[in-house]
Amino acid sequence: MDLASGLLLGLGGYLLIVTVLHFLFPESHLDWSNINLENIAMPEGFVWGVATASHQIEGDNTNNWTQFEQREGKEQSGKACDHWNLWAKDHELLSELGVNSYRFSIEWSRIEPVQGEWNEAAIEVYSQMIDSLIAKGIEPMITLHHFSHPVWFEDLGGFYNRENIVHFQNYCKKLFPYFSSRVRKWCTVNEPDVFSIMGYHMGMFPPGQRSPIKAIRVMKNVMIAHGEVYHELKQMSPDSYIGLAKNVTIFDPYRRWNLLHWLTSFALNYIWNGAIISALKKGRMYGVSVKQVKNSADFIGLNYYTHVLTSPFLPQTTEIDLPSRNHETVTEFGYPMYAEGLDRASKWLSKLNLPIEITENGVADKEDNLRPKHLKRHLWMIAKLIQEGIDIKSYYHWSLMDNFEWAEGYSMRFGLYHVDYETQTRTLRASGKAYQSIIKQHQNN
Ligand code: GCO
Repeated sequence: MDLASGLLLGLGGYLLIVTVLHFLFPESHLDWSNINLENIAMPEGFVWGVATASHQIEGDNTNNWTQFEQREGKEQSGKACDHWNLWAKDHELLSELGVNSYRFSIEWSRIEPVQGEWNEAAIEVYSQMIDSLIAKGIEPMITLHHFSHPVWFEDLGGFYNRENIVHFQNYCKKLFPYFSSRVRKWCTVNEPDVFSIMGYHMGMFPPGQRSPIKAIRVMKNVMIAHGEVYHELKQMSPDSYIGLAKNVTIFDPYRRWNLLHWLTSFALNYIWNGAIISALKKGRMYGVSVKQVKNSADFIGLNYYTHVLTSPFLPQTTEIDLPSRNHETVTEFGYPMYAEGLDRASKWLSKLNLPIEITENGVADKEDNLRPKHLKRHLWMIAKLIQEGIDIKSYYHWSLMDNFEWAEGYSMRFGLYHVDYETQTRTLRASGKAYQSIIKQHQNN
């Protein structure tokens, strides 16, 4: 064969491969202008919720985050939404919205501020919160670890050291019996992927390190922690419904004719999503055994926000705008609004054969220009998925109110309620009203 025919053959082979990939892994895209978003019909019993996390709303915490905020000179979380003092009023907002479930997290650093010393007064406050929700007909869903933990745990190396997992188990086992007769739904950990990659690879979360190898080790350890805690809590209360919240970010090749972009997307999809599914399904992750993780969930929580278009030159920080398609609207966070991805993420998670709880979905949108549409597109997608037979039980909008958005501080506003941080006034946004009326329509049916 001469050089010219060799090159031609090579090129033909290359084109064939990318064409096959293109059809095997379509990047769905809907024409939203033809879709009636006013027609959202969820089945009876669908759970309507909102979500928050302790460090983002409570204020005056002392944990790995406050330590990091001070050390790195970041925006301080400070009083946040002062929810620790204003929680009873905030529960009224939940009633005003009409939600029948609320996902929130318990701040480990309040429960065990010093290793082995339990703060009964803090446990009592959470207990009152639970009673207040139940009295309002709002079912609590509790997250045990949502990115924040005590400083002493961080100083011991946090989840980087496998021998520290037992401390997390102790905290969970201590807390659980106080609430397990009143609370059925539990998330052990929130987003093992975001937690480890942002903290140990991107350096944007505590402890601010930049090593992909460390990030993978932490993600594996967080999954082991989840597995251990799941089995222990189920033994204590077999009727509890326990899972974890998984952030599914879909990685799509930026240029669909570029094989390198495809390879990057496959690698990232595996590291971020595939490894966690494999841990839950097979008890293996990154080629090692994590046997305690196999079958360690009664449901899978899906936190869905966007897809990321990948190339080998993907930015190593989330502070610059990510690439997007021409037809996509870019949100304030810099990533596109892509409700089609919720369809793909849910179908992909359904391989686990577990009920799916949409534990988070929302958008940063100060002026609330995009949020009403964002909300409706995602709800429309859920209704469609349920009709197609995907077992989605709930939707928890992120978030009830504006709050401390981690590395982005207070600049990103995700709330159905606007928060004035000076006066701690909460104001219902148009998107909040839209959510309220969708919920109401369903209750009247
Ligand atoms: C996360 C968290 C939330 C965020 C939300 C908006 O995904 O980082 O679970 O705490 O605030 O996702 O970015």
